Amino acid sequence: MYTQSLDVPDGTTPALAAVVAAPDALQTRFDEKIDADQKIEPQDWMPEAYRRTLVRQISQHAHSEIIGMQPEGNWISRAPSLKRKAILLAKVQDEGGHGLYLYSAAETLGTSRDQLLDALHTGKAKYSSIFNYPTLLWADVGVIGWLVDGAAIMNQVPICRCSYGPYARAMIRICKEESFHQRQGFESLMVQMRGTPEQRAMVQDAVNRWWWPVLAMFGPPDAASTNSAQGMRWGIKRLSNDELRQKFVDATVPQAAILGVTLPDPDLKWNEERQQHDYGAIDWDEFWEVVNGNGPCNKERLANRVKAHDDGQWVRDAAQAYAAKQRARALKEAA
Ligand code: BYC
Repeated sequence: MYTQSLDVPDGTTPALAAVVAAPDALQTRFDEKIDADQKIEPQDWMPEAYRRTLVRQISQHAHSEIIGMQPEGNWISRAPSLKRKAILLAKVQDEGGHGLYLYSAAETLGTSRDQLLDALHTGKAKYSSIFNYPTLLWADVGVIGWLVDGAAIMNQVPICRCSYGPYARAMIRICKEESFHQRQGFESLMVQMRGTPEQRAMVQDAVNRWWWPVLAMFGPPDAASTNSAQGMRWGIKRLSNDELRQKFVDATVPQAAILGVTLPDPDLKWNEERQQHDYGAIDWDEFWEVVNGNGPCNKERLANRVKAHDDGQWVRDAAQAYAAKQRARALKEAA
């Protein structure tokens, strides 16, 4: 566990000396930084609850990226052309990379990679509900790009302004890549919609199955969101779950019209007064079932992850043996 020494080293500035003399001043200084929209960095003092919340959110996000490689990875060997296979390979690799940046960001808060992975592999940590649904058709891959990555961008662009520096910086690159992911999904669906009636029916079927789980991705309604108020106070979350969901619906309806698909919600309509779309009720019982491990693919996703980790043990052993050898050589040369 990370602790911050209160000893006053030589050369301490008067401002820091004042803080050390009065530990409450640490909290005050932290609050002032948050209020002034300044970044908190790993070496800065922070309340334990802020640290825990960040480790929870960043590691959940990392786990989502890593588990999220599976539904699409399932289609790499069956992509319909070399071009689609190359795009899909790149996208799935990007997701692996996002997971790694995010684990690194979480590690700056004093939690080790082993602890983070252990929490995932033992089912203690959450990851996004959306990745517990199956990818039945090739069109599902396009719909994941268009809708799942579209929702991810909506959620993640505001996190580029998160108060915790390493998370905010990781999100800038991640969002650029997510934007490419969303575009490739939309373009793939456009091509399919210009194809045969069977292809159009396949896209519509995929949209029908993914639409509601995607809306649930943003998390429970604001009134039931346990972490939102504090997350927003700390500048970790910038917009609430419902605000993001609404923005996503408003952005997606015109895209669906361009594609020529119907969104499967009879209550979806423009509300002139609100200048936003109304939409139907989300099945929150289904959402909680999925979050609590009982979705269509939860067990399969976790079992695959644990197997991949165990199968990769020899790579970690080899990397450590190589690093030890390099260290020993450097010591010998320095002697
Ligand atoms: N799935 O108080 P709330 C991606 C949990 S990956 C599962 O509103 P918070 C991508 C929540 O954790 C997308 N659990 O929570 C990758 C909390 O439980 P705990 C992942 C969910 O943290 C590959 C409880 O419900 N993106 O982009 O304020 C391919 C109450 O919720 C979900 C991120 O992780 C869910 N959908 O807000 C394509 C972004 N929703 O932890 C795309 C960063 C809620 O108290 N994360 N829960 O036990 C966030 O922005 C926030 O953590 C959330 C939840 C909006 C997800």
